[in-house]
Amino acid sequence: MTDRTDPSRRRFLTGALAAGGAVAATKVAAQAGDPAITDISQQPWSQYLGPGVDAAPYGVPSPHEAHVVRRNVEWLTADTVSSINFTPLHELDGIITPNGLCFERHHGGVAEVDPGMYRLMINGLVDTPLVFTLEDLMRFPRENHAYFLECAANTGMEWRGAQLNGCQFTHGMIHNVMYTGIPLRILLEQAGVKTNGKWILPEGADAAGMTRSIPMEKALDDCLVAFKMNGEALRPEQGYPVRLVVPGWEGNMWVKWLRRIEVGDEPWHHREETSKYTDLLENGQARRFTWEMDAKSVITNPSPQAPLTHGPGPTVLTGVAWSGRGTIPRVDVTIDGGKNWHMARMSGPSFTKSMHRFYFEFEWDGSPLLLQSRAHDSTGYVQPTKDMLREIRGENSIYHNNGIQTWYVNEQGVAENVEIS
Ligand SMILES: Nc1nc2c(c(=O)[nH]1)N[C@H]1C(S)=C(S)[C@@H](COP(=O)(O)O)O[C@H]1N2
Ligand SMILES: [Mo]
Repeated sequence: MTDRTDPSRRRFLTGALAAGGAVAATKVAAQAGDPAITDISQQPWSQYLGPGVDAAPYGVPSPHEAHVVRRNVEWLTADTVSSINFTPLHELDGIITPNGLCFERHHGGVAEVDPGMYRLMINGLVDTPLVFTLEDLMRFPRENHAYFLECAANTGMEWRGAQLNGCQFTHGMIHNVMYTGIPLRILLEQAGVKTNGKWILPEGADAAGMTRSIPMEKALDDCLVAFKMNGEALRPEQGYPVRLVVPGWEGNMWVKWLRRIEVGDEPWHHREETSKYTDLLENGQARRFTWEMDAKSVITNPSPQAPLTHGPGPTVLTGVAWSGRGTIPRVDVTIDGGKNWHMARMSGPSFTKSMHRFYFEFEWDGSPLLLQSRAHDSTGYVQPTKDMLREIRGENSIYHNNGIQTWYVNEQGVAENVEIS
């Protein structure tokens, strides 16, 4: 799907909008005489026997949900092999991303690995180089953790102003999955890391053969060699049969189709950590090794792809927040462009380095809204504005844009990506 938003549509709104005042709570209920209540002839599903249990050995969503799909931005993905698509955040709730909706980022397309031929090698500065089959891996202790994976380029098109019209496109290079995997520490201990082994180089089995340097402290801390996502085998798109999980750190380091881990004494400075995934600053210097993903949040509903379709009255605002440094104890939201901030209601499990869900219920008075959310993480860090980021990093960056997002909602409920200054 194309969603190239003409830059002339970018809007910079100044000044304040009337805030939604306190209105007597409206009742929300269907109207008497509604044929969906009274006319059984319009409800065929209660008049014949439906398909039995054999109809879908592997279940799929209702055909009425066919619009809930990953989408790409055509002008961002010149070809389909080195490609990106985006998670439909505005269609989801809770904190877990369903497997079929996890965004994908491939540098060499999806590798279709035969699990029988799968091998994981650990070599380099170790006492005993080892090679594991999948069956071997199943005999090590495993753990379960929900973690978000965010591509460092998520929101990267927004550095110079409001660009893409929808949170799927501005913020959808993220997914949040419950992984089952073996602590990498356990496998490294089996091989015996030599005292000068200070870095690891995970390598993918895809045509891109992706590699990244990761410091040993992180490898021994919370990295997982994962083989299950949300309870079932990893999807081919997500690295079947085995991927590296690097909690809280940029998605590029989460090597998929993991086939080898080399132990070394210094970083390798390969392509993905030099020409890519460094942040060019105003003065021409680049930030190196920006691994952690800073606290960030976005309102998913309402948003450009999910306008308000009801009139004034009770309105539910919701969104997601996450931090690569811990949990999200608090999210603030504003409906009037920052004149008044309210503490959102957090709901759902609060796991470290995992997505959090927030809600804010209010009475919409039908006047235009300027919606923003601002995450606080468990270290005390507060999500900055985009202008605060630009002051420090200039506008040449692509990666690590965790600035506050604004949606403008007009009287008709139509929402648009804007910036306010
Ligand atoms: N082997 C391999 N691993 C890879 C990639 C790749 O192209 N090949 N892409 C990386 C990038 S840039 C990101 S953002 C994440 C995306 O993970 P996903 O496809 O599960 O969303 O995988 C990372 N791991
Ligand atoms: Mo990425």
